[in-house]
Parts: sequence; C-alpha cells; structure tokens
Amino acid sequence: MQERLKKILEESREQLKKAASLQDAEETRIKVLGKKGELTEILRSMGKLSPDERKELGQAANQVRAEVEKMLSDTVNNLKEKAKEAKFKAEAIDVTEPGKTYKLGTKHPITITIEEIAKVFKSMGFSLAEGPEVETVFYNFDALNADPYHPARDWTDTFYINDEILLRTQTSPVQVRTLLSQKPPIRVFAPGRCFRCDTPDATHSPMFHQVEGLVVDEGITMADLKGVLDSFAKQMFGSDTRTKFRPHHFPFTEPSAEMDVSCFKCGGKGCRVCKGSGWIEILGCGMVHPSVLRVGGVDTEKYTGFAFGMGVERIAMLKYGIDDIRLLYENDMRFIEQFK
Ligand code: 2U9
Repeated sequence: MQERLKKILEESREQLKKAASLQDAEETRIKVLGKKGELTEILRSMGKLSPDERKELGQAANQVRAEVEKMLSDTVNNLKEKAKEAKFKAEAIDVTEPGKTYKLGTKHPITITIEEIAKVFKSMGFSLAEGPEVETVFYNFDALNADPYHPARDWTDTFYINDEILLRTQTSPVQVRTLLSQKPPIRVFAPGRCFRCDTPDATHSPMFHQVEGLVVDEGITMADLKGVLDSFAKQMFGSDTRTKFRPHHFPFTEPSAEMDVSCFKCGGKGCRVCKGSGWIEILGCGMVHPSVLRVGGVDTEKYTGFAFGMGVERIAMLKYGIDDIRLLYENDMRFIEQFK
C-alpha cells in the first residue's frame, strides 16, 4: 500500500509538471482525489484494515493527499499567472506608436451654398419647408397654373414614372403642399433636388438644386418682394450689391420678374464673370398668381403673396468661379475638398 501511495505521489508530480492548462490539472485532481480517484479508493478501503494498520496507512495517505493538494494549488496558481501574463502581453499597447488619423470629409459646395442661402432667409423669419422628390402631376404642374400643353410637361423634358407620377422639376410642389396645410401668414423657403431630362453639358445637369420661397399674408405687395430679395442679395453677395428687376413671365406668378445683381467680381464695371454687362441674373420671382393661391385654398380677397426661385448650381458656380456644372457631380475629391 505504501508503495502505491508513493507511486500516486510521483505520478501526480510528473503529470502536474507537464500540465499545460487548467484542464490538465483538473484531470490529475479527478484521477487522484475525485470520487473514484486512486487516493480516494485507498482511503475508502481502509475500513477493512486493523486499527494499527489503519492508523499508519491513514497518516501516510493523508500526507500524500496534502502534498497532492498543495501541488495542485501551486500548479493552478502558476497556470493562472502564466495566462494573465500572456493576456497582458497580447493586449499590450505601445503608447509611443503614432495615433490613427481619420480623414475628415468636407461639405459639398452645393450644401455650403444651400446653407448660406438658408441662413439669410432664416434671419428674415422664413422657415424651412421640405417635400418629396417623387411628385404627382397635380402638385408639380396642375396646381401651378401650368398650361395643359406647356412644353415642360412633355415626357422629353420631365422624368415621368407613370402618367400621374414624376420626379419634381422644381421645388414649387413643396410650397403648394404648404399652402394646403398651413394658414397665412406663410413665410417658407424650400431647398431641394430637382430633375429634368437635360443632356449634361457645361451648364445643364439632369439633377440639380433649387431654393424657392413663398410669402403669403394680408397686404403683401411687390415692394415686399423687392425689399426681401434686395436684402438677400446684399447679405449673400456683399452689402454694396445693387439689384435690378426685369419683367419676365412665369405661369405661377403675375406680374413676374427676374432679378439681376451688380457683378460681385467687378462691382458693375464689366468683366468675364458678368460677360461685360456689369449685371448677373440670379433668380426669378413674382406675385403669386391668384389661381395658384385659390388651388392652395387661400382667400384671394384677403391675402396676396410673392414667390421666388433660384438655381443653386448657378449661384455656387458664380460664387466659386466653377465653369462646368459637371464638376459638381463627378465626385472627384481633389475638386470637392477645395470648398471648406
Ligand atoms: C407657388 C407659387 C409660386 C416659384 C418661383 C421662380 C419664380 C423662378 C427659376 C429660377 C431658376 C427656376 O432653377 S430655375 O430655373 N424659378 O424663376 N420660381 S417664382 O414660384 C412659386 C412656387 C410655388 C405655390
């Protein structure tokens, strides 16, 4: 029996020396000290021995058990320590390494221009209005007093999805929706993407942006239109900017006009930007046609209004000296990154 105990102790020592994981150590514990373990079996079988033999063997067995337990706990502690060291090593951070830098994107020149225009109109009490890019013929044409045979309605000029649904050709449908959902006084500006079947060239893109505006209240006159748009021009292009209104025609406004600003490059003397005229056309505008107001549910005996619309690409191109609209949509970062 003593020999067996010695063997158990030696084998345990050898096995634990080789133990590479907590699992290996646990296997040794089960083999020796488990319910059916070698040492447990010996201790259990001692009942059959004489009291003297039991005392002698009991002492020896308990000593072996204590030693195996001590070796087990040393091995477990040792393995845990090693695992901790390995984890620390794997997770080590070299604080001297240069940090990772992430390249920040820049705002698109069209976004910058829309934000600049929005800031000016917000400062004059206008609020933002938005609407769907996929519209109905009613909101895009019918409600805006467009002649049933107006060329813009033609499928060669407009992207139709079916007979009734199209990609909006201007942001005006947003204001029609505003008229139908809000009561005067109304003071909104509507920036957004628009679509027309244009073949791309230096000045045309089938997708472009507009900012339109609408004011409806009691006693609104052409003087309000001129005051607001002159103030816009001065805030947008500099306080020295002068404005000039030329008669024009739009189906949704009457009277209608186009507004020119004195050239912000040469101050009006004439240069390449203003093509020698000293003036640059910036936007279209007019008093909202009573038919449009009526479709919007507005009492035309009580209320009048003015509206305006401008092409964002045109303003951005003039401001930044961009000579080809296609540059705005090629997504060449070397171009886009210049506008910060
Ligand atoms: C409602 C009533 C009236 C919006 C207006 C213009 C004049 C205009 C053009 C500018 C350059 C379009 O991008 S462009 O080609 N727009 O000249 N737009 S008045 O009039 C409205 C809109 C909605 C209910």
